[in-house]
Amino acid sequence: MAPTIDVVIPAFDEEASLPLVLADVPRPPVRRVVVCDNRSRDGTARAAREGGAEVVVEERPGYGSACLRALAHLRATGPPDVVVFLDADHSDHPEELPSLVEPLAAGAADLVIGSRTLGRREPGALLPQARAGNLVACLLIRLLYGHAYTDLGPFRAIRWPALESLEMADPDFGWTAEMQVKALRRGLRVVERPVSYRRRVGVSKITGTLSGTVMAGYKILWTVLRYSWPRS
Ligand SMILES: Nc1nc2c(ncn2[C@@H]2O[C@H](COP(=O)(O)OP(=O)(O)O)[C@@H](O)[C@H]2O)c(=O)[nH]1
Ligand SMILES: [Mg+2]
Repeated sequence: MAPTIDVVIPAFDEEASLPLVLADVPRPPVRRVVVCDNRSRDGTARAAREGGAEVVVEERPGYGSACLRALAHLRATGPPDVVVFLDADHSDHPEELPSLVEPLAAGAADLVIGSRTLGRREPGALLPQARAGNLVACLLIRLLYGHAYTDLGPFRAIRWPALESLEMADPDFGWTAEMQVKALRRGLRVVERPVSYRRRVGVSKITGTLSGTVMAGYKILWTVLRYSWPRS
């Protein structure tokens, strides 16, 4: 039987891009889309509802906090077999979702990372600081965990029981790295699939600002280090 698939989209001030993202989410196979809004100052929540998404609100700011809130919503209302995470800025190509889900549906993997390094990138889509950060983080993961990831991209698919087993906790920038290193620590089957990446609509909240880049870099490296300790 085909797995049920729900999509989680953390969104902050993305009223311009969110309608484009929601229009490109393929339904079916996607059953429902949950947008988690951190009290955006624009019409993000309205755009989400108009695009057919369920909206949940999280008071605590941060990418990870938003994802945790959306997962609590799925847990309470009937979790799917597979969760796909997607950004709200229209950088990812939602129509590529089936290729991410395919290894999970085939029973060949527990977590599928959409790799922008392996896929086609529009010039300028992945900012130099994001590429450098990815490179360093993937190198460190290789040294400490013995696994060669090529990206920490946001577009990814994971089986619900595998996700629950990770006990995700990071409230902000460490979310993607936490999922990837914990998956290795738990012995989950991890694969990558190439995904395309284009320039975002609107303003970047993370790697487009100096403070965001510094905070994200620090948090990602700290996350990779901390879960490499034997009893973490
Ligand atoms: N709910 C929520 N979403 C966020 C927050 N920070 C970033 N996002 C969303 O996370 C995604 C990635 O952020 P983005 O600004 O594109 O960062 P970049 O891709 O690193 O430049 C986008 O969908 C943002 O709207 C936050 O504090 N809360
Ligand atoms: Mg982005």
